[in-house]
Amino acid sequence: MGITGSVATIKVNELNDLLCSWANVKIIATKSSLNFINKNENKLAIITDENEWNTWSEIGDQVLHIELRKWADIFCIAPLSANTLAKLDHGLSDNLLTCVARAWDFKKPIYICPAMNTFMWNHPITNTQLTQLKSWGYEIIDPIEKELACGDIGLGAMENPEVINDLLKKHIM
Ligand code: PCO
Repeated sequence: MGITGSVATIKVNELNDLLCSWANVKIIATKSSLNFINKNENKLAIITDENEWNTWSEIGDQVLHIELRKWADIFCIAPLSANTLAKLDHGLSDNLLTCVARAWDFKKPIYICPAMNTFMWNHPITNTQLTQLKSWGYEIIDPIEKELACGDIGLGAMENPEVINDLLKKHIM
């Protein structure tokens, strides 16, 4: 799993619990995503950029983003923020999560669950970026209409964890 700086990261414990019933789950967290997580009160196997740098000191040491991309049978970024969506579209690899995505082997499934404000979702660039990602093999789980963090009601909320879990399980099992 990957988590990013979308407020829907507050759902990570719920999604993790569902996934852990059938999968071995590791969570790659971007720096911004950590704002939505209580670090002292969770049972998540969180991996951050620091782990990448702490585990490498010289040639011959393992490279964490490559180990992770080999280890995972499936990668799901839930939620995917507007910012990380733009990074994926441009091939940026400035953190552990985007490095794993950049090194992904599309013979294995890679899912994204975009979550953002309705106006960000409706901005024409969203469709352009998602179309590009789809053409490479990304599977997109569209956001749903709901009350958003800002009080607006509209499209942009992350799909329900049960639905995401079911789709991933079906793909793998
Ligand atoms: C921020 N963006 C959002 C989009 C993501 N929101 C959601 C839901 C939550 C509550 O059910 C926050 C999980 O609305 O996925 O709110 C600016 S408005």
